[in-house]
Amino acid sequence: MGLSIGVVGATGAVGRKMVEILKERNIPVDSLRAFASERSAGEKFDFNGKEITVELLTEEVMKEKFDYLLFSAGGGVSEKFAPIAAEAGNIVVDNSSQWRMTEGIPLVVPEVNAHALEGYKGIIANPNCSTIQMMVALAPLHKRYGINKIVVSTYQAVSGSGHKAIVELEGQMKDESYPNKVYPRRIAANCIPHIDVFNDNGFTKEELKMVYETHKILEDSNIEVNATTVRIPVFYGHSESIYLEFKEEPDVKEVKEILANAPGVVVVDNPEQNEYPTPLEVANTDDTYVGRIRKDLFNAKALSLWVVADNLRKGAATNAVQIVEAMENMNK
Ligand code: A2P
Ligand code: 11C
Repeated sequence: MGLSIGVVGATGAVGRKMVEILKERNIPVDSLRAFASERSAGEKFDFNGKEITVELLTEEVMKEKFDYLLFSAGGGVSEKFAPIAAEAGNIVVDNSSQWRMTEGIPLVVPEVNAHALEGYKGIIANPNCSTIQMMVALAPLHKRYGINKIVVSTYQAVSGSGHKAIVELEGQMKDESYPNKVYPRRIAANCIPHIDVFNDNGFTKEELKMVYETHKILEDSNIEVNATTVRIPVFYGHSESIYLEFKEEPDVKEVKEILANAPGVVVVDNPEQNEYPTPLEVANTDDTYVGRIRKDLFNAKALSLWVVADNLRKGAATNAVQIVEAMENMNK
């Protein structure tokens, strides 16, 4: 028998990808239900030849029986509705930041810490997109050399802010007077060193997510993480410039081998041929791409690399669907 799956926020940038990826990865779905607000309830779309009508999200419907509910409708919706669904016995994979740091709630990148799902039922948190791709690339290196410190700067696509931000960048690329509503500045032909709200310590919430989610996923809160997160005028695909200090001296050739053999990683690193990953090429794929791997000039235990992944896919929807796959494999 197939699975009954509900997607909450099914009309959003990530929700639509979730539906697409359930199809693509041939998840055996018997019944798919889609939920959103009154703004789009009643809309219809095709799923494997069946017409699906978007339903209004209510407390009552979350108490019905699903095998999995995939949430991507913002933190407020997850705060209110995910516990109702979980109390009714449903497994919730939540893409918002609402439950990530709650003790007892697994925060999972399947390539890295699927073991956190063993015997678990309830709310499972999907990490932030910038954290997910960093974890896929760094976990195998942490295992081998032990990471002491990460300094990361991100170059994040507008799709990370949802559908309305894609519309804003499209509008501003065509029309200089198109107003900025989603971002505090014009995003076209610009870059904005500000993602999510500022904290009293000068870091943004997006930057602090990269710190504390890393600690939880790698189960190591001694790693020093310093992040600067920046929005750039790219539609799909987050990029990250990462500097790492290890406990043991890394060997670049071995680093490349470790990454080439790591699940979910593709190494694209031939600078002499101008080969390195860029978001335009990586968009619409599910892997995490690593290039520009090089030793630091001054510290033998440090190296730099460049990591790119599709933020809506591996950074959100694909990771959520992989959590479903991992749970199903454990139940076999
Ligand atoms: P809707 O289409 O009805 O607004 P994005 O991140 O691309 O902006 O998408 C957000 C998703 O979350 C959309 O599917 C949106 O539905 C959904 N959503 C937002 N607020 C609510 C809410 N209060 N109840 C249910 N769905 C919501
Ligand atoms: C962005 N990383 O690109 C954000 C989007 O905590 O899940 C995802 C926010 C989150 O703006």
